[in-house]
Amino acid sequence: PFLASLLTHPTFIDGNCWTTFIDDTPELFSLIGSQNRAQKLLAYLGDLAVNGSQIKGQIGDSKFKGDVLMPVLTDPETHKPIDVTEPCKKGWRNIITEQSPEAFAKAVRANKGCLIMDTTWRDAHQSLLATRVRTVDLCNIAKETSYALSNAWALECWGGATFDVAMRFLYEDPWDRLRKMRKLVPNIPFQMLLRGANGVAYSSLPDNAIYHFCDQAKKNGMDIFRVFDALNDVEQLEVGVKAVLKAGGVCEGTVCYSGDMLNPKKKYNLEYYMGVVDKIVKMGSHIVGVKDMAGVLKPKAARLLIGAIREKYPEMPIHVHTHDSAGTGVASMVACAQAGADAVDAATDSLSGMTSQPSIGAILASLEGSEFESGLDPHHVRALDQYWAQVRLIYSPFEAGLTGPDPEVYEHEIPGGQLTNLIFQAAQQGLGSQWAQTKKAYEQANDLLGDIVKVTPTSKVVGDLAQFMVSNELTYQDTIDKAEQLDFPSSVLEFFEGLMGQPYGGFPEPLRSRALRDRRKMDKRPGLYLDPLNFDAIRQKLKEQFGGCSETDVASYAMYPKVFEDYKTFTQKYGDLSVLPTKFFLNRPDIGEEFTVELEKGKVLILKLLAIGPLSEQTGQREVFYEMNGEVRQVTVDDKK
Ligand code: 3PY
Ligand code: ZN
Repeated sequence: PFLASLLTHPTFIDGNCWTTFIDDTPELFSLIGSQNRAQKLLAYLGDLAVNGSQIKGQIGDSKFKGDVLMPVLTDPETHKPIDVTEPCKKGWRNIITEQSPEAFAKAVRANKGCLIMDTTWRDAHQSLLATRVRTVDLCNIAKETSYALSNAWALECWGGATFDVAMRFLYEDPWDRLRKMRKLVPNIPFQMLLRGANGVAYSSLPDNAIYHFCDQAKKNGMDIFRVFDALNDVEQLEVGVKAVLKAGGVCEGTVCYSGDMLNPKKKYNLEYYMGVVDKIVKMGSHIVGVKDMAGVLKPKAARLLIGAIREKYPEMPIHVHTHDSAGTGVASMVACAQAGADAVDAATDSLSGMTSQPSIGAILASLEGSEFESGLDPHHVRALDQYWAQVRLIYSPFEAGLTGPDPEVYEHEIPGGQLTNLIFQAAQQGLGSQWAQTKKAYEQANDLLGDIVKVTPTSKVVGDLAQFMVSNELTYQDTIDKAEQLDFPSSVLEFFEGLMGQPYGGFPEPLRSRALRDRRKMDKRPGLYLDPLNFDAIRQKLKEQFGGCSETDVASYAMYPKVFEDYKTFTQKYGDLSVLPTKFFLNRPDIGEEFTVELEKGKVLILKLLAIGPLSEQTGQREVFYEMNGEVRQVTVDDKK
């Protein structure tokens, strides 16, 4: 085809073919580029046709049939459809970009109602669909969202597990996602979740990795950074806070809520939480975040805690996060609004409830007519939800099969995302009764570790220890008595070493010393022991390995070296699959089913699976035939079954 294009090119036909012709005619190379990309895409589609989806965690095919119907937003005054050709320009982000993070904080304090952060693009799918929602499905609804949620506090759309999962399981560049979303939603602040000194990884990194990461995140479009530490270790938290402030971001220093503040027998009480908040305010955070990752903040405690922060810090915006695991999320968020929170988190209705955030529609209805109305139009919010109700069905292979609220969360305190994950794992292993045991073991493991604050990465430590106890049939006492002989999971050893920071009240003894044996014990924050990253060396290495690298590649590598390398190797083979509609990323098309892929603006492929050939006994391969823009194309695929 290259030769054909060359021979039929008007300049070539005219005979005006001079030596700079090739340089002056870059479209020929763009043609080769897109043919290359098309060939790589066919390699993926061929593999999918022969071997089925290889996406980790996928069970079966999507339940969704047909095409996704796009919602139409109507203007509440004129009742005419809103033109969404261009994104909306009006929103809270303008204050951040035109003025400053401080001006944003001031403006939200001056705002009378309680604002909503929509978590659909991050935590909702992290908590319900194994974080598998892809860039294309976010971007497809982005312009409508820019209008429907123009009065929202923010869209939570990045960070947490999305960074890792994008590369590891979806073969996407998380930075590319951020840039694409930003272009389509210029008006609503973007919020991300940063795990303090762990960045978006699972244990501490050198400080300069966190600074570099925040700087890149800000430059690529992030606005508000919710910074937490999984142990509420303020020294660990401060690394993230300082990095965000240096990058010029809006900093939401966050205290993680665990246990039950109202129960005098529990470890973490109001005084403890206020102590952490005091330090967050002193660090210079613009906002105080309260993060109830398991959904255990009951309405009465919510009122007390938020009321106390509001009274002590009248100028500080307060933003509350929860999960609806026990079914009390709406009641708790309404209590927070009444007690003085400036913003609360909610998810689109069809991706809300249970381990996700409470329903946005339910919160809006609960605040309706009160002084705490959020400024969002419920009709617009429902219109967006029509889209998400369909998209959830596309991701049905990642459903954990949750059936209702789990008030036992008040006992086991498993964070929302992890709860779904553990149920999913138990279901995959067919361990019906073991699930009940795992929940109990989780409670015991938490006690063994000293009743720690549980959220990524410490929740993983508790979960790993719980599964270890179940599979080795260890009781609470056995675990302590036999600790010197036991081969504990690596996350547990890392926690005991101090690689995740210092737990409030110290490490449990004698378990820690027995488990660690002769491994190191850090009694200060890990960043003080870790050598800074050599960014020049990373740039050099990636250039040599992959023929070039961007600064965001460097940041990805700094967070997840192996995951990044695997992702790059995969995309060198199959190209950028983020352009492929999710239905055809996860499921093989029917024979004769036509679909389109926009490789880049204006370069559309029309594809149709024609046939899958017989298995060759000699090679163990099959030929797959696709029609691509009217031409028959063939790919040879290893049959892995
Ligand atoms: C994460 O760290 O990914 C979380 O969502 C914690 O709640
Ligand atoms: Zn959460």
